Amino acid sequence: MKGAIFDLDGVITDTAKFHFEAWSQLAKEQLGLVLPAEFEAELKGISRTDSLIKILEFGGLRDNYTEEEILAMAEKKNGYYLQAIETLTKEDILPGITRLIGELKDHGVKLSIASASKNAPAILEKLGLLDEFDAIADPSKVANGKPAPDIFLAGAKAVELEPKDCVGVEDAVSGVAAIKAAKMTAVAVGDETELAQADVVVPTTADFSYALFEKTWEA
Ligand code: B16
Ligand code: MG
Repeated sequence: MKGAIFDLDGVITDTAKFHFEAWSQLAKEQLGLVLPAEFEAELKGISRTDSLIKILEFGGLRDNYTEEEILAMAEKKNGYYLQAIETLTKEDILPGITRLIGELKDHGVKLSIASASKNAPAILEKLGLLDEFDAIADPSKVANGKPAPDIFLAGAKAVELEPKDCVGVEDAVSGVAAIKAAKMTAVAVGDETELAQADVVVPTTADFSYALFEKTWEA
């Protein structure tokens, strides 16, 4: 294993709740909709515009808005989201992640980010992790979002590695599908049944280690 390509939300920090709160506020104010709790999980790994389209489809409102109006609403949601993540600090790094980063670096493994979030650099900065990563793939430069492999391929390319030499790390079903489509080893955190496509699934980020990544990659 020469590289570890990380998803951000749900792997390094838990921003899903902030995304859900921001979408809920937008849905209530602009669309008169109350989002069911399941949306928090359903929107994981899904791009900003695709998330809004899912919400509009849920409300039967898909055809009521122009592309321009959709972009404006997505921008408004991002404003609410940015306000919410203002308070993030290194205390919000998920358990075991700082240790894992240290272990991987000690073994010379390159670290890259493959997040759907255009806010990834700002979030890493708030967590004090920006300098730990060798590269951050830019989601605005890839053609297809997760489950397509594009962002993970961009993450490997950014550290000049072949996908086969990399482990991808995810918490979302769409993200695990993206890692496997990129022909990388997939390490996932969360529900074993839901994430069955991964090469290994652990219940919490505290279970991640260099040894687990290396063993899974070798298998
Ligand atoms: P933004 P990940 C994803 O992050 C989130 O899980 C998803 O809910 C969000 O819509 C997406 O980023 C885009 O985020 O609006 O900040 O560009 O899991 O791919 O790290
Ligand atoms: Mg995620």
